Amino acid sequence: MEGQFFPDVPGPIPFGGLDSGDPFAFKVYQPDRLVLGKRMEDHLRIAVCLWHSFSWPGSDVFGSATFDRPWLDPRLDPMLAARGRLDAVFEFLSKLGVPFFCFHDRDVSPEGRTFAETQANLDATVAAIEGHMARTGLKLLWGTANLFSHPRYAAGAATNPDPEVFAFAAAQVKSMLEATHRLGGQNYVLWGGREGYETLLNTDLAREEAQLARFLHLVAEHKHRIGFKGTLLIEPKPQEPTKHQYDYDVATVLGFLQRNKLEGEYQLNLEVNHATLAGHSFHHEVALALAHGMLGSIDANRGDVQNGWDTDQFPNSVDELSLAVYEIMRAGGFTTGGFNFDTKLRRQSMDHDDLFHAHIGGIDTLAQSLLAAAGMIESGELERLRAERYAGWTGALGRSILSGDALLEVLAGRVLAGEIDPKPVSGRQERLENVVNQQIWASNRG
Ligand code: XLS
Ligand code: NI
Ligand code: NI
Repeated sequence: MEGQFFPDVPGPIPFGGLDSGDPFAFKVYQPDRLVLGKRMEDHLRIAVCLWHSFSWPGSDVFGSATFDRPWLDPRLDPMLAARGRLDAVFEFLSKLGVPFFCFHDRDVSPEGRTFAETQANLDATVAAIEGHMARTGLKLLWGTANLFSHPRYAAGAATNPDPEVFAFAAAQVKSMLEATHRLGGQNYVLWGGREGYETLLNTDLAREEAQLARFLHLVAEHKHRIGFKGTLLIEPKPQEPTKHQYDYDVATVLGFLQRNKLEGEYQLNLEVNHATLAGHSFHHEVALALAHGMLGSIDANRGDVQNGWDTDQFPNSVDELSLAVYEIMRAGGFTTGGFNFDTKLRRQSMDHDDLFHAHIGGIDTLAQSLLAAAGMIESGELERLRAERYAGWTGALGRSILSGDALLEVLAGRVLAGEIDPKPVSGRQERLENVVNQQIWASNRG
């Protein structure tokens, strides 16, 4: 693990434009380009994830590692390997030229024989990460704890039938929340790894919900205790690895947070492929979270329409992403969140450079989606037609209904008197879809 891991890429990846034949150049993404008065980099706040991209060897349930990731060799001293991985990670991030990264505790630092040893490993690794961050200027978008890989978590972490597992998970989250705080992380994510069930025959649903709520209260309490100013984020997913995950989708998590008086403490980290696994469009999940002021951050990726699992492919469809980016922009953009590439290479993409091609394509897709969304906002057509559709609610009748002044009796009286006689109007869906396509196509003009 001496020297560079990506020697063929000088970096930082330059902007080449749409006519560029250079595979190592962005076709659309220009960090400093102003879009609606703000730099592209500041709109998109792009992050690379360390798990799929640096801690997964390309194995799947049918086959072993296909990627060359020397730091994953089990014969190496684990802390030496961890340092080698960080060198490759920060070489990659600097050459790619994005501002952020995200990681789980176990992506960067090995578990020891005791928890004390695990903690010491993490402390040493965090110190090394601090050095890399100071040297490169890279920032942590979010940290998280891996509460799903170790066999102790086979039946869940917070929702485990054994309170000792709950306590162990609590220790791990405390440690990783503090590490995230120390590194200036802007968010802390809780994805419900194995918080769910395999069979209802051995599961007490009410008890497990109470446990999960208690866990999340403890995390919020500790966040305030240590003065962490970042946002706590829950990441919904409907299934995989368990048959049914409790944080199923946005609507489910909102209900859970409200029932358990947690809604002021948590926002949501939405992943494209999790939305589609839940039977929603990503646009739906983003719009619903924004409607309730709950959108925190995004895990950008895509699924495969023919597959019912989390394929975590790199996003490549502007049609799919631009509507979600439009919703985020019209709500004012990210605050602490950003677009994290929670994405895996295909198993045959085994060249070191494939990691660059994948991220370059995903970043350009986001940048083009941003341009399309900016066009939709600038034209104002979608907002105008939406406002027109609801205009009646700003008139006298609409206001009297919403204020509670108009009782059923009053409304019925006016209908009976023939004063109120509504006429159906067009929803104009196809016209709206044309507006969207026009802006997507126009955004190609640059
Ligand atoms: C898995 C999740 C995971 C979280 C972080 O499906 O997307 O990668 O983002 O624990
Ligand atoms: Ni994710
Ligand atoms: Ni996922």
